[in-house]
Amino acid sequence: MANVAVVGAQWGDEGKGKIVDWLSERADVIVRFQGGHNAGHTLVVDGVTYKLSLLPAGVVRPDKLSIIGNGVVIDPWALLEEIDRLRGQGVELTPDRLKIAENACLILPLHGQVDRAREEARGAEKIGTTGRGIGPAYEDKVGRRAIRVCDLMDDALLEERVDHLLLHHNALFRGLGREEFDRDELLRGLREVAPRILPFVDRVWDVLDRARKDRQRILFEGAQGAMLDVDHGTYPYVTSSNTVSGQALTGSGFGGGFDYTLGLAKAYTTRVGAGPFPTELFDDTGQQIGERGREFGTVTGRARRCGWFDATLVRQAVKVGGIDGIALTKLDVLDGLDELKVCTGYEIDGQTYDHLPAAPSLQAKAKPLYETLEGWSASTQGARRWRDLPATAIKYIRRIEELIEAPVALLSTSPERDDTILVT
Ligand code: 2SA
Ligand code: MG
Repeated sequence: MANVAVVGAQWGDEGKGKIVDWLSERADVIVRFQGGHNAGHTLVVDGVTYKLSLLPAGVVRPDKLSIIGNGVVIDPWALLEEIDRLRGQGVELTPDRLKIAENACLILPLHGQVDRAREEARGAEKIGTTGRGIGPAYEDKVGRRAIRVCDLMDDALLEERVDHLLLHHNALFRGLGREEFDRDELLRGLREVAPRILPFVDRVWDVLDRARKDRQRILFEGAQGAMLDVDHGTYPYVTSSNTVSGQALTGSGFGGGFDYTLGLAKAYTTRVGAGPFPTELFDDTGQQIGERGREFGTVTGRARRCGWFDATLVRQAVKVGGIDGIALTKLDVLDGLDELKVCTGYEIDGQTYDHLPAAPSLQAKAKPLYETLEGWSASTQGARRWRDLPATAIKYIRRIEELIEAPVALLSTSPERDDTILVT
């Protein structure tokens, strides 16, 4: 397979780290195309654990080219910290192995402050953001006042851009009776990081075009999941980028398209932060799934909300994202449960829905319609062959495939890279 996009089909945290690592071994170029350091995953390669947030998974493999596309919002301080940390672990990160798009927008310290201040102001209505400034940075991007990576190349222009940006933010903060942002401090900070960032900067669209002509295999690494997509997710409880596969092209400038979209889904559902979650469990089963699945966020350490597999939502993600196949993860977390429920639709105000409607008022009232399936008592943890799975586990997977209208192409049965079943 030449070019593959990997995207989340739920609310993020579907276990992309392991699958992306597995696939990146089979790719030449790995590209991030949206999000920022609100993403996070852990890779274990040859017994060494690497924590990645902004850098593509390929960085830990010496012969790969890693690309941060224009669709990513880059906090240069967080990026340099991550680069330094990985270098400390012996990872070689040189400008010929890591390329950053010159037209990517920056996350500045003020974006984090605005993000957190807004969340505080929303109180009980808060989104539950990661507080990393993702939303405010994307707002500045579409507001045409962001500082971009290429602005770091020209000091006079940088000053102009900063003034233009602060015109907006300081007016707002003044209005709220808050202290204004310090122009000189911001400029000083940017001038400090510029010489360390600039060596990595390139025309990513051109690098990717050449890679395509050289028949290199390109892996597009998504972050978060379809239900957090700013257009297609549970708005306003979403992140501020497009997380579906269509974004892989606009977020990198790659004109070639891809051959396969792999969607990631857990064998159950989780969500961090606020917002509708029809199949959420508030009982012992939910707690048990959370504990067994170690459902705590890698970025903020928050406990994730847990619930049954929602086939209705994943089917929607399959359609919107052109998902060709699903990598189903964490099946083993369901080992030992007597019965399992799968959501096949919703009841809202006495009406049946085969999809989650866009209106938040309807989403909030969505009652899941369940189908109950038999569980399995044997362990599936670490299973490496289809025939090692209990018959009822296979039935569960087959039923999921029918309901989501996509095949399960990969099955992951533990965090270990080799505990992955390629379903043929
Ligand atoms: P933000 O900070 O503006 O993006 O927050 C808005 C909402 O998006 C949620 N959010 C996430 N939810 C789950 N996982 C996230 N990142 C993953 C991770 C990365 C992944 O931490 O492992 O799976 O690729 C993530 N990032 C943002 C957040 O909780 C808010 O609900
Ligand atoms: Mg994650």
